[in-house]
Parts: sequence; structure tokens; C-alpha cells
Amino acid sequence: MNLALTTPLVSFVDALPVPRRLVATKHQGRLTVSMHVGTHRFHRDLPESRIWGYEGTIPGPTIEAERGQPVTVEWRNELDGRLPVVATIAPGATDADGVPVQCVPGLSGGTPNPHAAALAGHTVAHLHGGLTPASYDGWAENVFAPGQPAVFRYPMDQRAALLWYHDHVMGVTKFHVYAGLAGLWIVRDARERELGLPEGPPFEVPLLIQDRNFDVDEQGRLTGQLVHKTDPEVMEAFPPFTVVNGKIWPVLDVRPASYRFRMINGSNARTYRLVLIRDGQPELDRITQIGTDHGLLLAPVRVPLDGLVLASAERADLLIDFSDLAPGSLLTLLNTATAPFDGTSLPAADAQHAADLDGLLPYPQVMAFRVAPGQGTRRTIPAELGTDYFPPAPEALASAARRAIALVERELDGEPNMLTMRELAIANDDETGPFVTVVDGDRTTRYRTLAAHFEHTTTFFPMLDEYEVWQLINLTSDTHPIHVHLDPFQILSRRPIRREIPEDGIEDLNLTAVVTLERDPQDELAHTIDDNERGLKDTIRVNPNEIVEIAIRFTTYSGRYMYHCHILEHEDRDMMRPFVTMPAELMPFMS
Ligand SMILES: [Cu+2]
Repeated sequence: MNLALTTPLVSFVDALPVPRRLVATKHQGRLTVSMHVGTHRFHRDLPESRIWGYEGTIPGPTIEAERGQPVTVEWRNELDGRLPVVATIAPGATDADGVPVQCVPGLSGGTPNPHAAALAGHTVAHLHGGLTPASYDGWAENVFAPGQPAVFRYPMDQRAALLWYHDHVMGVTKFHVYAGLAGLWIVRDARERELGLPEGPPFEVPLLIQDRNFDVDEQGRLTGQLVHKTDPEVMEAFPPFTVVNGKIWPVLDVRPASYRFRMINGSNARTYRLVLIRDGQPELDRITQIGTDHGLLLAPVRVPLDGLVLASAERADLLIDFSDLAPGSLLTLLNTATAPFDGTSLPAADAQHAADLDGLLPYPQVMAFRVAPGQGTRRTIPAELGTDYFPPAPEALASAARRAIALVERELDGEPNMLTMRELAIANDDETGPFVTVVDGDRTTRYRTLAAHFEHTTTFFPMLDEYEVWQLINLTSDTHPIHVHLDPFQILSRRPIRREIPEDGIEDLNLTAVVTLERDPQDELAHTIDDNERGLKDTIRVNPNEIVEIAIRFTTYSGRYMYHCHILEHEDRDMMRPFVTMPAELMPFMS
């Protein structure tokens, strides 16, 4: 399929911007971050875009904090005017040329959503990955209007990691983050310094990867107006242009040395599978992953053979070695993941041919690295990294509370599909259904649905300091990155399932399904755990035909928190549920 953009953009001409650093210790731990309208140029050849940003920039400033030193942020909402994003659903999935509308700029015949256009800047900031008291965690319904102060205190009693802060307003997180309300937050600690890891410029570089789309004028020229476009068949926005730290397809000049990249996928919905290419060949051996969502792994790992997969909100702490490269060498980072992502693979060797319009991946390029002249310096990578966590002991898990959650997509006539997380409870013998029946070898368990929507009654009351095992059962055809607020977790298992859902089995609340723990003959996914997923995670991919078990233990703060799919369009409708962490002493008083 030939793709002709009237105004093509050139790759690798804009220098990679590095967001301004806001080091908390230089401000006695008291920061003020204002949210306001800004202008931002996403590419040399694009007009300026109107955006909403923390400090009016995309990304917001990178906040740097020290473990054990609390940070107080006054989130000052100074937004005025209306949402700087045109939201629309195109009338068809493809345009007159048969090109998927999500691969091209413009509204593709869609009408601007008037409700989105009327959004007036109610916000709430959430620090993703933060071990934060509930009152400061950014509950999606506790929103602040422009002019209303929000002073949040972050204890920072947690290990070094790359976190990020972003807007979390009920139902419209997808528009607010897309408008620009996102920034990085780095926690540092003594263990990382012992290891001598690069800290700050030039050898530590944060990379916030997002995707964006824009409107076009009558001549077909890109206007810079941000467009959030979906189509009748795909409810998530998969914009065509990849943006790193606010620039489309930027280039970073590097010395012949080892660099540390703090990478995060901050896209609404798109999953990336990243392959580093030089002279047409993958060079994934240059990359060593040392950390994941909540910081250092126990030991360095290679990224998977097909490339590094990052779904929305997943992070990777990477060392990339450019030390042996001649001046002028150009390396490109390509994305080989089609959308919506369903876990299917593509060999890294085919990365240069990854463009796939039907897979809503018109431009695989992400960014480039260009080697500048200089003395080569290579960094030796310590064999032992994190020393402060272990896989949970089997004895701790034997008595753990077990919770089951089914991920479900319900098709609706005349409106986008509804995605929900169904919280399940083991049914009594005398109950008559409807049931979710899980068949694991010779053990059969019948579950009834307790809750499906955000506003349904809370059913999860985890006790502090006790391990819990959460089973995430994916009954949809796409991968969902499930994020739990507050403490990190570890993945225990990822297993294939075969699912049978009868006609009309998915109702608004009730769910009828048979889940068998065996591979479906049609299923080609490996359902393995990557080495880089064996660290402390807060977001885990649950692929189609798959059940993932995580072990989670809430340790410090009691209160009302959320867990949700981090595809923002899913989180907003309606893959988000509450849970309440409880001190043991209060449990006897819970009726
Ligand atoms: Cu999802």
C-alpha cells in the first residue's frame, strides 16, 4: 500500500531535546509546578502546536528526588481556555484510498467531539510508580479546577527508579496526557551511586516515547493542531508520528561511549518493540538492560531477541555501548510492533521492513543516534545490580489471598466497545450462575462476577504486609498493560489459556466463560516471561489467550487506590477499579 503524505516530515533532523531538570534537593524538597497552556514545535517543519503542559512544556521538567527525602509539589493549575486537542472518531476505518485513517493526519471526515472541545482544565496529578499516601495519589475523581491549589507530599521512601507524573482525570486522561500533561520523575539512591551508574547529562538521557497526530489545512499541510483520532473499528488512538521528548523522530549526537537511557513508553495506547539498527542490521547486543519499572534488576539482562517490548507506562533502564563506533556512524531505533498490539512477534532482522499500514504502523522510525568524534570510553557493567529483593517465598504465597480478574471487551451497537475488568469471587456450590469456569488440569473453579465498572462496590481490601496473588485472565484479543498503584509486584507466571465465551456471554455485569489452562491450537504466542520482566514491576502485559499471576504486597500506606489498564482509552472506558489497602488491626471491624 503506497502512503503519500502531502507534507512529509523528514526523519532525524531535530536534535533530541532533554527536558529541564528540577532537582528537589536544590529547592529544599519544595517544588512548584504549574500547568498552563504552551506552544510547542513537534518538528522543525511543523508550525507551533498549542499544548497543555507542566510548566507549559512537553515533556514537563524532569523532577529528580533522593530516596528518603520527601518532596512536596504544589501542582498549580493555571490552565485556561479549552482542551488544545481536537478529538474525533472518523466515519470509516479507511479513507478513499483504502489507507487506515489512523495512519494519516487530519480528521478524515470526523466531526470534532464537542464534549472534548469543552474540557476546561480540571486536573489531578498522579505520580506513576510512587509509594504515595492515598490522599496524594491522584484519585481520578478528586479533580482540581483551574485556580484551585493542590499540594501533594511524596515521601520518596522507595528505591531508585524512573517514575513519571501525568494527569489522571476520570474519563479524560487520554485527552489530557495527549495534550501534553506528562513529565518524568527520577528517584536516586545510594545503591545506584555505588555502582557508578551515569547520573545526569551527558551520559544519562531520559527518553519519553509517545505518538501524536495533527490536523491538516485545505492544502493538506500539517497545521500543528493536535488530533486524537480513532475509527469505528479501533477505539484506541494510534497516531502515526513517533515523538521522543517532544520531537518527532529526533537524533542524538553521542560520543563513542556507553550511555544510560531511561526509557518510558508514554503513549496512550501504542506498544513498541524497539530494535537498534546499524547498516541495515540489528545490533541489539549493544543494549544491556539494568532496570525496569521500579529500578534495578538483580543482574543485567539482554533485551529479547526480537527487540525490547514496552507497553504504555512500562520503563527500561538501558546501557547502550557506542564506544567502538567510528565518527559519523548512524544507528536508528525502529519500532516493529503493529497496533493494536497482541503479542505477535517479528524477527529483529526484518525491522527495516516493519512498516505496516494495516497494523497502524506507517513509520517504524523512533529516533537515531549519530556518533560524534571523540575518545572511546567503554563502561564495564557490574554483574550484580539490585540486592534488595527476592522472589516471594513459596511459604509466603501458600497462604496468600488470591484474587481473579477477567479482562473483557463487550461489543456495543452504535458506540465504541466497553472494556472492563471483572472482579471474580469463587461461587458457592448452590449458586446457579452465570459463571466463569476455570479448568486447571483436574481442578475446576467456578466464579461469579462481583464488579465490573469503576463505580461498582469495592471488593479488594488487601491487608498491609501480606502477600496477595492476583490472577489476570485476558478474555480479549489484545494485550493489556495492567498497572497497580502503590507498591510494585513480581510476576509469578504467564500461561496460555483457551477461552470459550458463548453468544451473549458478556453482559454488562454478568459473564459466562470457560477458561481452560491449556494452549489453544490456533495460538502462536510463546507466553513466556522475558528476563527483563523478572524485576519489580508496576505495569505488566497480559496478552491474549493468557493468564498472568502476580505477587503483590502492600507495605506502607492504607487507603483507596486504583488499578487499571494503562492503555488510556481503556482506562477511561472502563478498565479501572478501586482497591483499599487496610492495616491488619482494622480488619476485624470490616463487615
Ligand atoms: Cu487495556
